[in-house]
Amino acid sequence: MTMSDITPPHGGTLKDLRVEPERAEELRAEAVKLPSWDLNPRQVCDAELLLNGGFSPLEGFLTEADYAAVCADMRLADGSLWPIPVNLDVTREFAGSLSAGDRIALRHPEGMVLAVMTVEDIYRPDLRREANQVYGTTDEAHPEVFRLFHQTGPVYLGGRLDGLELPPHHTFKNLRHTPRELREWFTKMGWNSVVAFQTRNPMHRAHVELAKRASQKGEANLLIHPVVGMTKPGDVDYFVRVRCYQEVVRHFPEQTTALSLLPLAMRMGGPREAVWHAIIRKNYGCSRFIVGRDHAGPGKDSNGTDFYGPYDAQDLVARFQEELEIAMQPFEEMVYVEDLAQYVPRSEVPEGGRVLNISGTELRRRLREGLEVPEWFSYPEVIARLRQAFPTKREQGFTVFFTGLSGSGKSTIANVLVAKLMEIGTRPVTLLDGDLVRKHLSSELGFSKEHREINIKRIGYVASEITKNRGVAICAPIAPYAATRREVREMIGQYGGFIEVHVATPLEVCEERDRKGLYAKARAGLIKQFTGIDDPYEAPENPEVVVDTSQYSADELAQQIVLHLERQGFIDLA
Ligand code: PPS
Repeated sequence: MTMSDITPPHGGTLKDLRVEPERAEELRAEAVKLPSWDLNPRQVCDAELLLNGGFSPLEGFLTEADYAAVCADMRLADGSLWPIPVNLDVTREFAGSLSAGDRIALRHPEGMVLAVMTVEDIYRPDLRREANQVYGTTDEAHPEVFRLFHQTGPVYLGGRLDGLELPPHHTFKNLRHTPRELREWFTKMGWNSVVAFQTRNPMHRAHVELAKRASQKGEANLLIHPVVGMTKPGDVDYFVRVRCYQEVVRHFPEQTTALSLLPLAMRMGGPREAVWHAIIRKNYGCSRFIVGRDHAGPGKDSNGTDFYGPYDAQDLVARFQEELEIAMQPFEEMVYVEDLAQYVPRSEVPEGGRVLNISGTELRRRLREGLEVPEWFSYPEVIARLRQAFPTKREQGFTVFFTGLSGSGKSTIANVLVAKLMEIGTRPVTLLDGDLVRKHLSSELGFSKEHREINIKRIGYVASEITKNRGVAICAPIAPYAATRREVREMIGQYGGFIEVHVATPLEVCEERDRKGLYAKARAGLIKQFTGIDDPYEAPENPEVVVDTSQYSADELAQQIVLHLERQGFIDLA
């Protein structure tokens, strides 16, 4: 017997796919002998909502017939409304080892088996068609389209799941609830009507006003239900957001408001996603669902145009209102009117009223530069939490990335710079010199293009970890290829400063110095693929600093870099 088909007071039938404990034990024993698929983070999120009933009425990953119907018509093959494909994508090799009817174990990255799947269908999706039908575009600026085209396995497996256990959570356990737990809690509290507020961003005063008004309007209790599974790349991480929500929830009446975290992997699918979110909230026992401006919007396409209209999501949810069994609470954007000193829906701004706004980008700038964020915009406690996540340049880590020919003087300047930064002493400093890295991290690599790229990416990865943890990394490889340097810049730039220093000593000078005697050997053909001789060096086009070793000493050049760091605000020499 499974625990499915429970019909509690709110939200209709819940398909909880977890089996009874005795059966789970039998399945665990069976799973040891089954082929095993290691779920990726996104699949773990999908599996959790399948197993706990958040994705009711689904009973597993979509079969081919369901998938085709969902993509084309937003329905399962049996006609039930379901707008977003939920697939198990796998590699060609894994799929090739299976036949329909086989059973496989689905494993969490920590090793435990979450479910046993009976494979009904093994099929190759047309990912371009999926992108077009579901997201209305094949533009890779759409994060889900990018994921489909670059990170999705080529074969989908469809089939029912027997759930053994939910994925473990090690954070904010008191804020995590299954649909069944929330439904029971609402019943216990006597909350007959609950309106859900979806968010993937920190909440500021505008969101609080909106959620309060929406719950008053719907005469409902409020569930703040933020997504903590996967959201849009670049979003504020959920650890920080949850600390902000915990601050914000204190500004709501305690007896009518709850906070619970939703482990959903969003698709940023705009209108279709809004319908999906409504179904999920119904499953979690809510009776109303707030759909605001640009719900689950992915931002702008590669031509700078919004993928979806601001109220497309509301229109689509309204179209299915009858079938949804959860009422939409449409809501306009709330804006702050200075003359009134209050928030109002945009359409209610009095004529001539001055509307104040701070965009997400502007907020990040103010946080990074340590500038004031006004109280009309957010609560000081929330801003304090965000400031921890957006350190100012003085608090951020940074990487100084030297690049230049062999013998150009990179290591000599890098060593002096390390000493000067240690003397300043505000951050720990790590030197990742070319030779050091090749000894300790890349000893098996040679100098082919492929090996050089791996070498530089390793340096980039270590430097990005150091930068993330607010230290200083000084790197000094040749790093001859522009594309690899750009990748490293992106890797590090998301966490802190990246200062590329081109040590522009001309080849003739390096060759004349030839301290290691390598140029002579390269000319003699004894060393192959030597940078500058028979392997290219692509000079940086826009480095932050260019140093000229023919005119200045290493000490003077290192000091130039120190001054650059001060001008940029990373260090304080005063
Ligand atoms: S790369 O291209 O960035 O991966 O190179 P890097 O790790 O900095 O290693 C460069 C040092 O290795 C020695 N060496 C060579 N350099 C360039 N080309 C070839 N084929 C080669 N073979 C050995 C050389 O001593 C470089 O050291 P530096 O300190 O740059 O002179």
